[in-house]
Amino acid sequence: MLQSGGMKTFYSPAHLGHAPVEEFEGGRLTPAVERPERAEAVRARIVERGLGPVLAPAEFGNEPILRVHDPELVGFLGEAFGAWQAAYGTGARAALPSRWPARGLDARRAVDIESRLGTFAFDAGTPILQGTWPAARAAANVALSAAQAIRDGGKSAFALTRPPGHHASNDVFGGFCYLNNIAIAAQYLADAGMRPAILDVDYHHGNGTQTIFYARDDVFFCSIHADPNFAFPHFLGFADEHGAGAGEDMNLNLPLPSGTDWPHYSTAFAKARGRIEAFGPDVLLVSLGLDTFIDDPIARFRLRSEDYLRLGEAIAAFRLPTLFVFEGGYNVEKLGVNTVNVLEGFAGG
Ligand code: FKS
Ligand code: ZN
Repeated sequence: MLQSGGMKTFYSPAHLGHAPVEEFEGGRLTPAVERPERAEAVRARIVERGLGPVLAPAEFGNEPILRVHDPELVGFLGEAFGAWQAAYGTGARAALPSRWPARGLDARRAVDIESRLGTFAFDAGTPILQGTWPAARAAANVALSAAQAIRDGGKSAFALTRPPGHHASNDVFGGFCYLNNIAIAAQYLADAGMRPAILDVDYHHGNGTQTIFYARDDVFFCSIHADPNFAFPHFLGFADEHGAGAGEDMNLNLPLPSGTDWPHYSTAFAKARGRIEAFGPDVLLVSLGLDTFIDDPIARFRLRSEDYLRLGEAIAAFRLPTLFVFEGGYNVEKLGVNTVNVLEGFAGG
């Protein structure tokens, strides 16, 4: 059935071309968890529930991407797999970095594919395959199309982005992320004269998004996540990161302990609400990760499927135009229900 009402979802099948097989974790290659089945499960649930139309994105070109990302990163991502194949043959599988310019080494000397991979990546779990760049670009277009729907007066939209984006900064990729979809969307809305607040509810801290807006006063960033003392991305996401310069007090991190359940999570959410409302945004962007789920295979929070209805209602209580951008969540069996519960909780809230 064709549906015109309800929340618009933007989706591109280009993500199917980005199908990682393995990542480097715990000292060995392990099966990839950031798989195409994730987005397909969410799309199937959206259709099953009749949430609203699933729409193809428009093509925005590189310009809005370059408002957020350095041309060096964008250029590298576009040519990396070709360079990898030139080095290791056309049968080469995914490009993964295995050396980094740590302290004492000179990153400016990076010229070959190995040194450049290590210069632009911050982990060894974010493979570049043949279809990775087309998928990453399509995800940016998905986020931009959803942002455009909001700019044009829509009350809400869902960008079903894959690969995810919140770990990618202006010039570094990693954590399954290549381009920062939500940052690109927020910049697009700021450029359209709006005042965006970003709320990141993925289990992992959105270090890339934080970094991009850290010294700015026109976009507020708030993240509720697992304490980086025990969780990825390890090196950012602590409570004392408040923002810098003009962006002082424009960044709020709410790290939470292992085992966090809905009562504790909602207490943190109330703190986020107060600060976001004090900022006075006219649009809310939500980095929607579902890896806070009790049965997520890589995470340690304890939200249950029904809690995501409450989360959606809590987000609706801001009474703001709201753009949801998909991030993590690795229990593929429950990912569709959990994601759409947030969106239905929002729509009913
Ligand atoms: C732990 C594996 C740690 C990296 C985890 C990346 C998480 C990515 C994410 C995103 F939203 F970006 F997808 N590897 N065993 O969920 O934050
Ligand atoms: Zn995550």
